[in-house]
Amino acid sequence: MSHLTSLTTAAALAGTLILAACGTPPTDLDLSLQQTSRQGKFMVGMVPPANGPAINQMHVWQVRISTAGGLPISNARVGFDGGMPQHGHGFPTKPRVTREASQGVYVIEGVKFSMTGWWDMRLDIQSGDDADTAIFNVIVDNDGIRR
Ligand SMILES: [Cu+2]
Repeated sequence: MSHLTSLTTAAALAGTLILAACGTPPTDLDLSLQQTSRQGKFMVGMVPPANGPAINQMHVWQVRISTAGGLPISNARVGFDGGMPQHGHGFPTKPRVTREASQGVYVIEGVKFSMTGWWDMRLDIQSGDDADTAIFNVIVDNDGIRR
């Protein structure tokens, strides 16, 4: 083994160890971006940016909210939270729903992933007397989210 090769091997090993220490996402994660909220009150669909997003770059998502029967819901109040479940930290920014772009379509601004790996995105939705939660799992790779 040449000197260079052994250096490369050592670097690769170190990289593997660092990745392992950060935690490998569970293999059975539901990565679906469309789901029924926990108690079945709403249908919720997340729309990621068309490209990427790149790590450490601020970007925008949209979320589509409708009744269980598929009718778009306007004027919902939508709270956002999330982070990396395996690391115990949240987003480096404070993403939030800023406006309703069109009927039942809400804009989430200020999203930024600071690391690769498993992130969750939690939406607390209130519409009239109905309140429910939807949690999405996202795996972020160096070239964007896994689709
Ligand atoms: Cu992390």
